[in-house]
Amino acid sequence: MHIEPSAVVEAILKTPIRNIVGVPDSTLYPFLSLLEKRDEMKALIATNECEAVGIAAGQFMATQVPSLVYLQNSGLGKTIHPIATLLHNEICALPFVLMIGWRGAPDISDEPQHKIMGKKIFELLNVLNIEHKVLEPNAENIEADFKYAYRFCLEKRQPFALVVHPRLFPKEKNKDLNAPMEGLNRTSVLKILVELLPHCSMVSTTGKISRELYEIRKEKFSGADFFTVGAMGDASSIALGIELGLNSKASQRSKPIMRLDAKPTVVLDGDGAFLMQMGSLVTIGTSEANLLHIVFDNGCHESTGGQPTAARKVNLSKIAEACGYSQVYQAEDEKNLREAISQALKTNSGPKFIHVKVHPGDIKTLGRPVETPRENTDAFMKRFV
Ligand SMILES: Cc1ncc(C[n+]2csc(CCOP(=O)(O)OP(=O)(O)O)c2C)c(N)n1
Repeated sequence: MHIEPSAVVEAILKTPIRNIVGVPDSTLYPFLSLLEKRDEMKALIATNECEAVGIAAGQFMATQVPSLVYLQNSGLGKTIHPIATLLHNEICALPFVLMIGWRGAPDISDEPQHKIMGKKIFELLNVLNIEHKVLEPNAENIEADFKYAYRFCLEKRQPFALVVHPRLFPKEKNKDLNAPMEGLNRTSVLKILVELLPHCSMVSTTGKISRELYEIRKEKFSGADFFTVGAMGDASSIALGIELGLNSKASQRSKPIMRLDAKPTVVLDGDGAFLMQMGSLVTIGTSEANLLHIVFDNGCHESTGGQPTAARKVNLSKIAEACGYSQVYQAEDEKNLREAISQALKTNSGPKFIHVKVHPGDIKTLGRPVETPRENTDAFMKRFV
């Protein structure tokens, strides 16, 4: 049994809650896409869940009304820091209603990265003293649940979590994402990169970029790719770690070798993931790492249904430049992209950045790796042994 997302919107409107902030999740997609069309509520997409909770804290102080913070359970960990050190009712007592997409729920088959959080979500909530309830597919109950959550937050000055099972809403897809469009898309860019960077290790970000890279490579499995299936936003840090690790290994040899001929480690990032952990750019930009950071900018969180990212309003290349990347390129077509890669490969002086504009859209048969994440990791690590 499902519930229409409008029932949840109406339930929220029966409470004074009007400010909504969060990070998208595919479980919540039908609700989020409806929210975009309703101007009675002020909905904001944050770059990460820690930020979303901070915004909710400020909104509560200004309005004395708890905000609604939505997120996927993979992002719950990011809220522990602000909750446990600031918002908790034993510290500043700044409440908010949490709406959590429950990926990895035990009765559904889900991707391996959701296994732990799927099982531990309630333990984590309990550790933080966050009372919670799994929403049931019944409009009247949902209305009562939101009213209860709102009142609880105000009276106890602590958060209340409403958990959304992946089957609560009917399955819905964003059909606009596959509208035919001119120019580069994820598939065409990945094929060019696989062709031009055959000997490079690649670290690809969470979601469809990793899934599609796997799909393209699976015929000739090379072990060249590390798929960052979880830890959204961490792909560039993982690549930095690889480069730093390789350099430290090289310098420990009895006769240190300079990795002058070394190929860069390549990061395949999404704009949403890039924005989620932008602080990493400073660490990378101020390092000497031979890293080629490529951002596939489709202006949205395509993997969770296409909710917009702030990349539509900010200049990612200027950010990389300001953070100290040694070379920065922008590519909007195949010619620019090929030129940018060829320039970037000419020297190995520090981190380089390519901002590629792509339009959304999937290949028709987008599967998921058949190997376990551990098997893929071990195959990738063989490159460095
Ligand atoms: C901490 C965390 N929050 C939210 C998610 C859910 N999530 C998975 S992929 C994704 C969107 C990624 O967007 P982007 O990096 O732009 O790549 P695209 O999907 O557009 O290829 C989101 C929000 C997650 N996996 N982890």
